[in-house]
Parts: sequence; structure tokens; C-alpha cells
Amino acid sequence: MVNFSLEGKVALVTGASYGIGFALATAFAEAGAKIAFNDIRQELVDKGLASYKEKGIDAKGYVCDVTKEEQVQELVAKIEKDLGPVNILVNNAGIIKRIPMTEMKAEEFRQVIDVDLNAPFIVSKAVIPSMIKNGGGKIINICSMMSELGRETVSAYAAAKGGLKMLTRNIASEYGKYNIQCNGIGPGYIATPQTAPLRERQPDGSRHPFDSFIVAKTPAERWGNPEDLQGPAVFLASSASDFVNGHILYVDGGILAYIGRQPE
Ligand code: NAP
Ligand code: GCO
Repeated sequence: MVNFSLEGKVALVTGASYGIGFALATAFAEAGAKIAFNDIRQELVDKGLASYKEKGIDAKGYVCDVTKEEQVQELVAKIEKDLGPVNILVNNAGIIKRIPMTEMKAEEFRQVIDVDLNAPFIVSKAVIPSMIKNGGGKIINICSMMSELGRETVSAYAAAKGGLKMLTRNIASEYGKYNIQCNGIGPGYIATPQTAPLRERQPDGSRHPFDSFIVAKTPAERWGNPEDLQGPAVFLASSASDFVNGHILYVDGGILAYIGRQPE
């Protein structure tokens, strides 16, 4: 029988107080996993803990900046002590800065690369040794449409998410022999705080032009919800995907398949 159960597994989802990370961790808990998450500030962790509790999930929350290697090593050690070794890691924490490239400071570019690309390296590096010791594990990197496509103002984000796609393939290549599967999820445009500025109503009450553009560009004719990513994430976290490695699963309502609507 196909096995999607995560019973007895320990899952670490980074930056999972709300948004996509919270939805994925919730689905993992429903499939039987024990949940650990982190965020950068205590208020966010507390907010997350309250939201998990509301769903009846006994999650463990930790303050940790995923760009700081020492903090990450401590986080992984604490989780191991509190829940056991991490079997499933989701590199979800991420930021975006929407600034035209010629106006972007090098420091701003670096910050995005640090959170969206360097941190998945740091956190994966911290859990891989115990995964090897325990006979395997699952790493899921949250990629993006920008792992494949560019657009105005997101040079750093696209560079980071394109890099994350290749980090995914490299982890799969390097550690596949230890029964570690590293795959990516490439969400389409998902309604979360990160994309709220792109959906803001105009002063006259009409839709933001980017909002209308995305709906027209998506064969499903809607934005995605964090819940749309739950099934694919449980699949990639479970033994049902044990021979899937180095793959990016785009969950985008069909955006990447579509040439776009012809002008009226
Ligand atoms: P979000 O609502 O902004 O949530 C991201 C979370 O990561 C926040 O809780 C954030 O905390 C946390 N975080 C940021 N920097 C961190 C750090 N250094 N250490 C620890 N935690 C940190 O974003 P989301 O939309 O749920 O996105 C989650 C992931 O999916 C990101 O990697 C994003 O790039 C990716 N993604 C999103 C979409 C979309 O359409 N929404 C599409 C494709 C991919 P703060 O609140 O303090 O910033
Ligand atoms: C943007 C968006 C995107 C999405 C997502 C798409 O400004 O274009 O924020 O980058 O968040 O990553 O998959």
C-alpha cells in the first residue's frame, strides 16, 4: 500500500509561524509528524505557537535566525533533545525585496541571498549528518516561479531561488546514496503576507494591476492558497516519494505551462 504517513517523524519547518510554512507544518502534523519550527523573533514564535494550539497541534517553537550558522546548530541540537533527530526539513523561511536592480544596494541584494539561499545551505548542512546516521531523510526547499522566470524588481530573489533549485539538485546528487531525498516545491502566486502588496486594492477599489495580471496568467484563474501546497509537501515528506530526488514540483495552477492570454 502507498504510504503517505509521517507517523513518528520529526519535521523542522523554518519560518513557520504563519503563511506557507504554517500550512505545511499543519499538514505534516495531521499526517502524524512531530513539529518543530523557528522564527526570528519571540513575538512571531508566540504567535505561531498560539495558532498551532488552536489547531490542536503540540508544536515546538524556537527563536533562531536561519542565516546564523551557530544559532542553527544550536536549534538542531535543541530539537534533537526535545523531539528526536530531524527526519524532515523544509527550508521555507524567505524574504523578498522588490527594488529595480539599478537602485538596489549591494547590501540589500546580499540580505536576500543570505536568507533565501545561504540559509537553506546552513540548515541542510546541520541536519544531513544525523539523517545519514539514521538511514535517510527528506529535505524540501521552497523554491519559486522565480527559480525559472524573471521579472522587474526581483533580481536578488530570482538569483537566490534559481540558486536554490541547483542547491536542491546538488544535495540530491551528493547525498542520494544515503537515502536522503532533496526536492523543491515551486509555489505559484500564493496569497500570503509576502504577496499582500501585489494584491492591494487601488484607491478606487479596483484590483491591483499585478493581481489582475496574475489571475490572467494562471490557467486556474486564481491565486493559490497555502493549503494548495499541503498535499505536494506531504507527498515529498513521505516514503511515497522515496525514488523522487532532485525534482522541483511546481504547484502553480499551470502558470509555467501557459503561453499567456492573447490581448483582447
Ligand atoms: P512570509 O509570509 O513572508 O513568511 C516567511 C517567514 O519566514 C516569516 O515568518 C519570516 O519572518 C520568516 N523569516 C524571514 N527571515 C527569516 C530568518 N532569517 N530566520 C528565520 N525566519 C525568517 O512568506 P510566505 O509567502 O509564507 O513564503 C514562505 C516561502 O515561500 C518563502 O521562501 C517564499 O520565498 C516562498 N514563496 C512564496 C510564494 C508566495 O506567493 N507567497 C511563492 C513562491 C515561493 P518575518 O515575518 O519576521 O519576516
Ligand atoms: C513577486 C512575488 C513572487 C512570489 C513567488 C512566485 O514579487 O514576483 O513575490 O516572487 O512570491 O515566489 O513563485
